[in-house]
Amino acid sequence: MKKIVFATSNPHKLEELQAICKDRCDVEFVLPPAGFDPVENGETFEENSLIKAQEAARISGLPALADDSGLCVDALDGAPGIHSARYAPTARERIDKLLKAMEGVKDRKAKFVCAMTLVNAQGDVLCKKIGECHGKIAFTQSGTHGFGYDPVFVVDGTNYTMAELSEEEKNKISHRALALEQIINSLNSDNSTY
Ligand code: ITT
Repeated sequence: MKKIVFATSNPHKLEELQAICKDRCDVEFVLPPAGFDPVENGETFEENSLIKAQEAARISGLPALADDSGLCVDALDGAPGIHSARYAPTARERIDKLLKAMEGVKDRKAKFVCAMTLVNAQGDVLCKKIGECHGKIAFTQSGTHGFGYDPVFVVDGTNYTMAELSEEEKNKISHRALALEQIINSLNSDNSTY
């Protein structure tokens, strides 16, 4: 079985990755060794994803997969975007800040974006993919599943927030699932150079 480091410190991402990959690819995902602390100073999701993957490969000596993701809100010029994790100190405060910024705003269009990058043990890029999930910012929060901004993100084509969907439903339509789907296809392809 292939062993790949999943370059994250976010346990929710790992949980979703494992659920999405279950029975789909012959890979054991392991967490990065202690000391994994990449400097995410890129200007795009793609750049930060590459930084995390290369740092994980460097300190582990193994191939690595990274997920850089976030919420982009049209009316806020794409914010919080790549700063989603640092928009405010706690998850609750991040949601409060977002709802406050959206008070009185009619255009509530938003999207979740996930940039995944797979590198080999030397840090060379093997595959990079983007997944997007479109929706709208709710006026209040609802739902208890998922994490982060899920309780205020109403998924297009439904009347539900991401946090009201079951894990199984989220993992079919999320930005993370859509990016990972393509990575899995690449890992499973005959000519995978990994
Ligand atoms: P790592 O960098 O260690 O992977 P992180 O949480 O800091 O963990 P990011 O820099 O990629 O990761 O920031 C992602 C943030 O975007 C995350 O903390 C959430 O606030 C938000 N986010 C990403 N995916 C999400 C999802 O599926 N549901 C809700 N919020 C999400």
